[in-house]
Amino acid sequence: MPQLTLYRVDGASSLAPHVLLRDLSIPFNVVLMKDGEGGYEAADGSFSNAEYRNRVNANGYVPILQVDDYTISEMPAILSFLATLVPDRQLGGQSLMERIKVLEWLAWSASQVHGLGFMMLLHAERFTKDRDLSPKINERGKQIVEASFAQIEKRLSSHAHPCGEAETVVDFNLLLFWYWGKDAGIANVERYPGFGRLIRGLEERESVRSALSLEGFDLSFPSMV
Ligand SMILES: N[C@@H](CCC(=O)N[C@@H](CS)C(=O)NCC(=O)O)C(=O)O
Repeated sequence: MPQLTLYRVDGASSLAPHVLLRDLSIPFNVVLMKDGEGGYEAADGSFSNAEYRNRVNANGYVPILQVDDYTISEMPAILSFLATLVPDRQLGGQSLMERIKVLEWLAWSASQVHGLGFMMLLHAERFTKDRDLSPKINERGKQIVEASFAQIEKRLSSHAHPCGEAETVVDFNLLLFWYWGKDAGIANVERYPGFGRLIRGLEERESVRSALSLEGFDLSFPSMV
């Protein structure tokens, strides 16, 4: 097993690989980061945002997965790599068409749901420097997230998992959207019962609950515990 280090921020998109690493029972180190001047920096003060951009990720983003001497950025790449570490779980898809379906969902999750919907809803400053325009951008982001949740719900009303009947890494990407959506008042079980069922199944696992608790997310199904 290679030496793995996850650069993460509590509550950020690094939740997805964080949960997955725990669920796969893979040993990993964490470099915890926090919001600082100019962007994310080491939570223990050991490096600034400028140093992080210079040394680790030019975009300044998390998640980053360090694999021995390699640095992997971007959610689809990180989740796809993690799937290869425990081949028995087949989280990257089994057949060729399942693997393509995983790729399709990871690409859509990164571009439409995360990059457009949630970023417009939560980080209008990525789209404009004009603060007066922020509320309009936030509102459009909310609509995109709701439309995305409707698409996820439609899929999960006829399939156990987003990519078919088996769990894949996409489930862990959707988990992130559920908790962000919950905090934004969008995700709820009455409106999205199929999506809620997927999350309920994940929350049954100690790996998932421990990562959520560490990152400060409330469970959606606390009565199960
Ligand atoms: N395309 C990237 C997006 C990652 C991203 O937007 N990360 C946010 C946290 S959720 C971030 O690091 N923001 C810091 C910043 O914008 O400076 C991916 O798929 O990993």
